[in-house]
Amino acid sequence: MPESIQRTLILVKPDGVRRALVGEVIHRFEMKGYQIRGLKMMKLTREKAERHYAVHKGKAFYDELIEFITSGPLVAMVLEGPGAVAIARKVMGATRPHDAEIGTIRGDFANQTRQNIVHGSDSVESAQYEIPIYFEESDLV
Ligand SMILES: Nc1nc2c(ncn2[C@@H]2O[C@H](COP(=O)(O)OP(=O)(O)OP(=O)(O)O)[C@@H](O)[C@H]2O)c(=O)[nH]1
Ligand SMILES: [Mg+2]
Repeated sequence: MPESIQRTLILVKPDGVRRALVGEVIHRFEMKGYQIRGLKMMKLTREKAERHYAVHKGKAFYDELIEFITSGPLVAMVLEGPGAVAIARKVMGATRPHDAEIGTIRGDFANQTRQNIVHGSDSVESAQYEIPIYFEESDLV
């Protein structure tokens, strides 16, 4: 059965921008066959960061996460294509550096859990929640 066409939100987090990995990250998703429907560089407001990471509120790493994600410009994009949500997560690699396989973005470029270069929506529902935090419908092509 063919994979369904999905949209997912990908971020190159502030550490990825600082380390000049924007092109590398975009390249990997393009090589995997995904189309970019929206793309922008922005500095996330605290309000938007708290909205995005609301599910993690109360966890030990929450304050640090909000601090980090608002610490500098990030690049947000909406990717579209077959199985985009789960397959983009495979391209990214696991959250923890010990678990991220070499050949994935995190496996190749990250050695700590917090500064892990990239974000990707973890479900179709998360993508539908997250995309409007970053993009107006009219920003998407
Ligand atoms: N310092 C610290 N940061 C964490 C920890 N767990 C998660 N984070 C950070 O919080 C982010 C969100 O956590 P999760 O949603 O569980 O992980 P994820 O889905 O792989 O990452 P995202 O794509 O950014 O949502 C991670 O990407 C890390 O940046 C932790 O135990 N310690
Ligand atoms: Mg997550």
